[in-house]
Amino acid sequence: MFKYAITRKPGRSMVAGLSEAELGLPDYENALLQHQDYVNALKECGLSVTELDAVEEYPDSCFVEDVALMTPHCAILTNPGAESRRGEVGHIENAVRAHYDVVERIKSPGYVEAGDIMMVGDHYYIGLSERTNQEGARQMIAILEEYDMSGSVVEMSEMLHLKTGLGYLEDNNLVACGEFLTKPEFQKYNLIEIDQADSYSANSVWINGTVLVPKGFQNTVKSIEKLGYKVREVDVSEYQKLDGGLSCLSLRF
Ligand code: CIR
Repeated sequence: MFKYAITRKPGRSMVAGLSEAELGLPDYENALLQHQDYVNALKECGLSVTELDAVEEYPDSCFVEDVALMTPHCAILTNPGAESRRGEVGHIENAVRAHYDVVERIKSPGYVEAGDIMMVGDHYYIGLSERTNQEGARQMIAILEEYDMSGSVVEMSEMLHLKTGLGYLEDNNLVACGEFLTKPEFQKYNLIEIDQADSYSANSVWINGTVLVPKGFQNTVKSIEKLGYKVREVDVSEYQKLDGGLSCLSLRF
């Protein structure tokens, strides 16, 4: 079960965020409304949410998931592979330290963005993406092992982050699309296949028995409801324009 979440409001600078989506620029006022509904959804799932102020200097800083990994035993500040995002780590540190006595850190030349990390119990899958490199994954696994957890790397080539195409819903249920459907390491899970056309909804998030699903993907909603979960749809279309999904907008722990 999760108790807490940390989020950060987007700044007006979000229009300058990194994006390959070609969906146009986000509308800031609508992004703020969507963000508030996202925070409400986290609260509905029972989380106590720390809502951080916008940091205009960093256009992608609302995507807090990428800058820290929160485990039950320690927090790990990452070192984003995207140079324009590295400074976001300093801005999240105090909020992380407010919850953790033990805070570790990934150091250059190791790079990790935690959108590339999927937690399954005490094991952490780490995608080797354009943002997370071998050395970053090596450091991350060494830290996890120090605290009696484990990690393994996942080769990937199609998506921005590992969790762009994967969402673990607990109870052995794994939502997946694209290249992840055929990865040997995921065959032991009950794979819920997401069509390419609905791939954005593979980034669905389990929180205390409820699954947050991005709005507009009825097939995904049905498949997840069939497994017995309660579904809460959240409209994050303004963030999709910046390649950001549901999970990216919070740290949950
Ligand atoms: C970026 O490209 O870094 C941001 N525009 C989107 C980050 C999305 N984060 C995530 O998937 N964990």
